[in-house]
Order: sequence, then C-alpha cells, then structure tokens
Amino acid sequence: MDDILVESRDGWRRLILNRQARLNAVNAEMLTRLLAAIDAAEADPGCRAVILTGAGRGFCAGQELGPDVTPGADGPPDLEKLADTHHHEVVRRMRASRLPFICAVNGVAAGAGASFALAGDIVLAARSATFVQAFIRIGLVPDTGASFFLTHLVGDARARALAMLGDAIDAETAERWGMIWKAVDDASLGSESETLAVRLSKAPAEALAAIKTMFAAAPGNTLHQQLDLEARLQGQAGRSADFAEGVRAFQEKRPPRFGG
Ligand code: T3D
Repeated sequence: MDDILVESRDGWRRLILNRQARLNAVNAEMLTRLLAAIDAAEADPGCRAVILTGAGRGFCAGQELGPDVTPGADGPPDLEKLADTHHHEVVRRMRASRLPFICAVNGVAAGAGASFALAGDIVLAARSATFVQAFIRIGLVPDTGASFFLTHLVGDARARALAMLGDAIDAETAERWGMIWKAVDDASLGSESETLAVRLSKAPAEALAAIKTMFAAAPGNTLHQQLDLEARLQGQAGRSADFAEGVRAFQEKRPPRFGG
C-alpha cells in the first residue's frame, strides 16, 4: 500500500498521508502503517526530525467514514478500542518520541486529522488550510487529544465553541489564536517546513528531546514540580557533548556543530 509515503532526507524524514480521493481520511490499516513509519523514524539514529503532511488538497479528514465505523449486523462499532489502539497511539508516539515533529498542514484537517496536526511540536499551515472539529457533525465527541490540545492552545471558551459547533477555522485565525505556530503561503509550505526540518536536524538532539519531556509534563505539574524537572533536565543537558560544543563554539566565535 502507498497510503503512507516516506521520504528520507539527510537528517530528517517526511511522512505523507496519501489517500487523496478521501482527503487522506484514515482507517485502522493506514494508521498501523503510520505507526510503523513513526517507529522506523524513531529507530533510525540518522533521523533527527520528522515532517508530517498530506498529499493533495487535504491534510487529513479524520477517521474514514467507511467499513471500520459503519454499524452492521453485529451492532455499533467499538470506537473506544479503535481510538485507543490506533488514533490515540499515533498521538502517544508523536509526543513520546525523541524526534521533533513538524506538522505541515497543507489543507483541511478535520476530526482526528486536526488532532494529528495539533500533536505536532511545531505546526505550520498553508493559508488555505482549515481546521474542523468535525466530530459533532456526526454525533461524536472530540478525540485523539482534541479536547486536551484545544483547551491548552486556545483556552476553554474557544475550545468549547469549536467542539460544540464544529465550525471550520482558517489557518490565519488558528495562528492568531495560538493554535499553530505559523500560517504561510500555500506555495511556501513545503520549503518552509523543510527549512525547519533541516534546522532541527542540526540542533542539539538531546536538548530537543528534553524540551519535549518538559512540555509534556508542564500541564500536570505545579510550578515547583516543573522547576524540579527543569533542574534535572538541565543537569542532564549540562553533561552532554552538545553543551560542551555549544560553549566552545561560543568562545571560539564560530557556529556550533552539534552531533549528540
Ligand atoms: O474510534 C474512533 O476514535 C474513531 C475516530 C473518530 C475521530 C474522527 O475523526 S470523527 C470525524 C471523521 N471525519 C469527518 O467527519 C469529516 C468528514 N468530511 C468532511 O466533513 C468534509 O469532507 C471536509 C470538511 C473534511 C472537507 O469538505 P470538502 O467539501 O472540501 O470535501 P468533500 O467533497 O466533502 O470530500 C472530498 C471527498 O473526500 C469526498 O469523496 P467523493 O464524494 O469525492 O467521492 C468525500 O466523501 C471524501 N471524504 C472526506 N472526508 C472523508 C471522506 N471519505 C471518507 N471518510 C472521511 N472522513
């Protein structure tokens, strides 16, 4: 199957959702292949950053409204199991990964597709892209982390309205609301996301992984707990070869060459 395309570059990979006729809506088999692609990137010591994007005019239209979720003779589908073993596993692995994930949202991101986009560490979106909490339109509730991401990114008032109304918002609104890092011209999404991937692939990898760890912990921590965590992770960073190189490069007035 070619519904998950993987492009390997020097220091980074691009994972492309590729079911263009359905705006890259996902099903269990496709998500299994996406999970395998994430694992392969994680296992490759030469890979230091990942871009997740969609082919064609959509980023991802969420769960495929097809056989996986259509009530049949056996009764309704088990969405709890499907979410837990597939959609939610993608978010768990993106967030637990040592690798920085750049989501390059090239078009509509709906339902779980919007959640995959927001699970990225840095989210760029083409100006023509839209984000739709489509769940309510079909009688479902936000999942794949949507209620968590939205609450933290845009605040309770906007999160509730987006979830309850299911209205689409455009990339510039998403940027203004702090839901994403940046809206960029459609034509430059590819090059801007690649520039970021190259930059992150040359950044201190251990420090990037530690930043992921501390931001993952922050929402559940008190200030004092977070200070303790920051001290521990800073201690770890302070023992790294990248820190030694960073200080040396500063003193020698040259660009650092991080290899950690
Ligand atoms: O267990 C679990 O947790 C399950 C997981 C649930 C999480 C979810 O993701 S629930 C939400 C599922 N997704 C949706 O409800 C979105 C459905 N799609 C739409 O509402 C619209 O397609 C969009 C707003 C995304 C885009 O609209 P538009 O007008 O730009 O495109 P379109 O014409 O509607 O779609 C183009 C084609 O893609 C079309 O096929 P056709 O008619 O040309 O043959 C359409 O049927 C297909 N498509 C779009 N989304 C899906 C889809 N096919 C199957 N499943 C889809 N989700």
